[in-house]
Amino acid sequence: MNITAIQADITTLHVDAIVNAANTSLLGGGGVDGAIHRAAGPELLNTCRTLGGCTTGDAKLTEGFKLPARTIIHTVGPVWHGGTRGEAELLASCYQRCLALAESVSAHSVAFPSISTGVYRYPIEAAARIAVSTVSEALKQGSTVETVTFCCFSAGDLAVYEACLDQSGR
Ligand code: AR6
Repeated sequence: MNITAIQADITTLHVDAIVNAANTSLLGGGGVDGAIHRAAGPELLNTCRTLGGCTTGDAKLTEGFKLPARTIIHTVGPVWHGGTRGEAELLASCYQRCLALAESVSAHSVAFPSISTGVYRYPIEAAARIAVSTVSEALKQGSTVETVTFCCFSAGDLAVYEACLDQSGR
């Protein structure tokens, strides 16, 4: 089991599956969602239209289209409302559901963006702790997924993830 953090544009990564931080419509948006739709090409939106949306905390699969990644796992993180509306459980559920779907297509390598910490305003330190602990626990149970990359967009986010990974004793 190999869990690391890097600073990169997730659309450039050569992994089996990348995760998209989408919204419940699955019909695109800004942030990482917009970047993934632009890089994957218009066929992605055509496919997403057939999926019937996705509830918060859940995830759905598509192929990667023009991306180097074979598969895209679209998940919907919680909007931050101060932490009293089940945000932590919903965010953990995103990571769990994404890893379960990655396993369902026998993915070995998965890259996650920092779900919910952009437009959805989830505080980065709390979100990174949940990301690292949930993924570590899931991989300990045994999975086809051997390599998880936390793909941070900024140097500041990368420093937060690095600190969480160090604390988790990777
Ligand atoms: N590669 C990696 N990370 C990225 C990239 C990229 N190319 N672009 C942005 N990020 P956000 P959310 C980072 O807002 O908070 C969309 O409109 C970004 O810096 O993309 O879950 C959806 O349609 C931040 O650290 O997702 C939803 O409506 C992280 O990705 C809503 O935003 C997540 O920020 C979802 O909000």
